[in-house]
Amino acid sequence: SCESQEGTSENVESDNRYYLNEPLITDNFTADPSAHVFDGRLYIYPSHDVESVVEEDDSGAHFNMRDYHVYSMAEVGGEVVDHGKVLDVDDVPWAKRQMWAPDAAKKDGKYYLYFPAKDHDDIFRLGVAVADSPEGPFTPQPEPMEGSYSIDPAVFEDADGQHYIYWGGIWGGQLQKWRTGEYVSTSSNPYADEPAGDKPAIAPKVAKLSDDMLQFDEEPRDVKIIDKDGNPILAGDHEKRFFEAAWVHHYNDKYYFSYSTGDTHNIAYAIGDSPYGPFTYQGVVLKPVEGWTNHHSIAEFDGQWYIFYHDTELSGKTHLRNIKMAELNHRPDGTIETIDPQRR
Ligand code: FUB
Repeated sequence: SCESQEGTSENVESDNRYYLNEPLITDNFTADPSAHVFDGRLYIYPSHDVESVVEEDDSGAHFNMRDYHVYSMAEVGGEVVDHGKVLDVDDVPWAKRQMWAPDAAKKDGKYYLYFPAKDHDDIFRLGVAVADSPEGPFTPQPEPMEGSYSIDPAVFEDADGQHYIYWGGIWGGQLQKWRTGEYVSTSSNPYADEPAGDKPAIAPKVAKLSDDMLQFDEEPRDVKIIDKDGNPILAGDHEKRFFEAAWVHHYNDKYYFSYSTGDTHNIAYAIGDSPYGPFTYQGVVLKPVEGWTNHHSIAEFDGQWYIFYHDTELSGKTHLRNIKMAELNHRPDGTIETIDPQRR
């Protein structure tokens, strides 16, 4: 047959291009990869999944992680270096358990690790730890960020050098319990405090970071995600509403807000003209992976954009994940080509 015909070879090429599809790390379980290029090298700040005696429940108690490792590589496909344990829950005075999805940022030669953990009252807060190198080790601040709550911090540096922090996650991530501005839990059912289906979905949060990178520099704002008619995505629209795993990247003068839709397992994205949004819903970046959670980051390295994500190929268990990366492409109109991680 005519394997070399134009159409066929295009398909083959795009398969190779899109799906690197190999676990990047095989001697630790890793998840929620936040990737950044610092000083010309690609660094990944993931969660470190561990087997735990805690039973699975709807609030994610089985995601019982205790520390973070940092990984890096000089080039895509090259050796992935494990820089070892860079922060342990026992070294964070305010944190009790569940070191969930982290992110990192660089400013003025210092490196900052942002992470969620449950405090001694089992309320999720956001912490910061500081290092002189992107490899860590990171020294935690003694208190969580003032006024912080919920999970999945993601830090974006705008072209003018200003950093913004995005965060939030519903259900186990507790964002729905903060709708009054205070922590209010009406039920042990993790989804009990969500709005009715015909009301706007709970919004993720954004705030400028202070000059020293350690605090919010303003009252947190809602990140508005709207449809093409300008109406908010509704709480009942589980295919599109924000669940967790916020990430922002900048491409061709537009800001891209991407996130997990949780119980429908997509990474969706929305586009805006400002780091604050509003962001208009566009579609799906990454279809469901193996395992319940879907959590990603997007970064450009050596002129190519990549998505970093995880699945459960190595363990077959939802809470023991392995990170992967694949090429990501923006179309000429700015939309993103959907990636199907289960297509082989
Ligand atoms: O890894 C623990 C939690 O699971 C993350 O914080 C969520 O985004 C989900 O991936």
